[in-house]
Amino acid sequence: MCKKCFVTTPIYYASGTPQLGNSYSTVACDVFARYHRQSNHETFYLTGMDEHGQKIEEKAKEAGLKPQDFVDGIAAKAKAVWKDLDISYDYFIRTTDENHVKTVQQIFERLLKQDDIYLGSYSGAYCVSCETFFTKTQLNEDGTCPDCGKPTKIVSEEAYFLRLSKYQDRLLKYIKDHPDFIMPETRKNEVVSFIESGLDDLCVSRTSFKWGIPVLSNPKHVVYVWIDALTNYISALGYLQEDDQKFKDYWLSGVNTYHVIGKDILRFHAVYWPIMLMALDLPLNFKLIAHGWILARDGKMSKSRGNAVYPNYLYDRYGSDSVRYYLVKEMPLGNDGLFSYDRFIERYNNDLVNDYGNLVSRTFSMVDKYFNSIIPANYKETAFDKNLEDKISEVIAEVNKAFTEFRLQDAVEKTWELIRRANKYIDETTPWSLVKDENRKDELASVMYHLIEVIRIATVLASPYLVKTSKIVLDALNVNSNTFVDLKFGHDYKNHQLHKIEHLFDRLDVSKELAYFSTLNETKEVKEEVKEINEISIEDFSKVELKVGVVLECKKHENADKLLVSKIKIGNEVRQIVSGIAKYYQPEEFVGKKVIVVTNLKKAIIRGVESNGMVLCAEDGKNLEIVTVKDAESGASVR
Ligand code: ME8
Repeated sequence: MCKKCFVTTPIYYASGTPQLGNSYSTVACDVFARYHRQSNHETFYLTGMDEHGQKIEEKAKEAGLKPQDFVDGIAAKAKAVWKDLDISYDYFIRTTDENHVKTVQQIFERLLKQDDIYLGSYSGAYCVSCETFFTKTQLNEDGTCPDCGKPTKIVSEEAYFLRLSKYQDRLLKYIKDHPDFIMPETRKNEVVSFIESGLDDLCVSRTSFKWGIPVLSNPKHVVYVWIDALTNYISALGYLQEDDQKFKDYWLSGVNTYHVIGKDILRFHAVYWPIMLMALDLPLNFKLIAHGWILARDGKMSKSRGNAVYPNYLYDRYGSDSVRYYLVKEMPLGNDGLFSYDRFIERYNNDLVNDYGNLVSRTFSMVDKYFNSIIPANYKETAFDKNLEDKISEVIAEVNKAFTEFRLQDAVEKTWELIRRANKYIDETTPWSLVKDENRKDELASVMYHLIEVIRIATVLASPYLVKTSKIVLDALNVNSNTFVDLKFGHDYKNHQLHKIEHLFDRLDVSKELAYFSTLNETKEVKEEVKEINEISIEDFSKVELKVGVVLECKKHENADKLLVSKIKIGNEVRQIVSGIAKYYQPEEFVGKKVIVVTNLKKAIIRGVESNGMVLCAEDGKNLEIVTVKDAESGASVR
């Protein structure tokens, strides 16, 4: 039977390009959406961008852009990343879309009219970075933000409030009556105790900045960014708009709705959002799936912590499937997952090259060699076949269950159990000896048939995350279906011809790849940011002051392996400049070079050392070379 599903990922915050950590929600949700589609469920996958708020207003200002131009640039960039990661969303909502803005404004007015929102005044500790007010007890001991650790500031302003307290008991009852409303269980318990500790009314408007959706009846207020953002789940479906068919089809008709979110935004989705829906008299027909964080070695991966890895570092070099694979494989539901470069290489070599890639290439070459690439239809079972067939049925059932319950890691692990079992089956049946015995040709045929079946089935099971690879393999198998419906052992190949398979995954040389990763230092991250500003005019370029300088002294930075600290003479002036080039130049090699310096760059403190300017270098991803001149004098202008 065809079920309908509505799956959503949090709309990405438009403050910069997506990093690997916040790509997780989108990739995981994509895997989930693809699984449902391939199970013949009519699926609508929503993602988008959350574009308002003080932080974005400030970022745009820093970049010298109007907020709308700033977010337009980020939206283009985010869409490009999602495309590269094979994200199959059905709709991309932006909170600056006119329809969304109107829906938010109407909701606000309606809640105001029915007195669920009221005007009051607010004074409290506010974190600009997280766009959140915190109570005294929530703050860290030193008054900093409990989420990002940055300083908070006391903000006092006239503000509107949403009456959370009015709905507190109803929400608690709802959560208790619907045990699978919040997954996993541990997150549900957190929410219950948060609600039981008493809900204060929520401040839902701001007057201290402008970049938000104005309250229609009092436009000096803009709507709190979370009220604005949460509304996307229904504004994208047309709620309170002329064409609200999707809203009827995907919200009112009670289809399976899943909001996939990270644990850091649980409170917003498990408390504020249901209360908004209750106040609007709309059904709460969704399930919340809260996943953990991708951690770097030094904690949660995030841009503000400076430990972000960008997905393109990986997919540009290893393809999108390997990134998708790593993310689902490394994140257990209910826990955090770790990202490190060496672990990434290990997974790539062990799981994709050794286990899966080898199984496919060995099998294709044996079917080619022994049967001219025709999958044998008639065979005689070997002593090992029944056990393998049982394993196939078990794995299909368990993978389906795991996907349905959003245990994506378990879905991967079960599939790999089958793949490894099939590699073992080759060792058990020893096709290379069967081929030597004319009387055992039928058994050899059976081995080939079984291996091809494992490859077909494991490839379908992995296809929600190995999107490109599965297509290559299923095409080469000459099978054009990746459906989960009725997936079982026993496909009728009818003397079916295999196509030539292209090589799937090349073994990675660990030290070479680690060397590549070590070039992805601060310099590359800055480059990423700069990429977001597309074209500049000649006037913009002429603002950059470039001069020739001679390096007088140079030493290693005391607290950072990648940095050199130099004294550079530019005309009559000597400046201290920190550069991320220690991997390529010894301090003594750098001394005496005539380099090009950006001289009107704002001073910066880099790992505790002042840097006054920047030295230009050329970088191609592997090598880095300082740009030098031969004859020009120190202090000469560069144009
Ligand atoms: O939260 N590991 O947007 P966002 C795993 N705009 N997940 C992570 C992560 C990490 N290191 N870092 C972030 C927002 N995430 C809001 C959503 S929805 C109405 C509004 C997850 O770009 C985070 O938990 O900061 C969230 O699910 C998603 O990335 C987007 O985060």
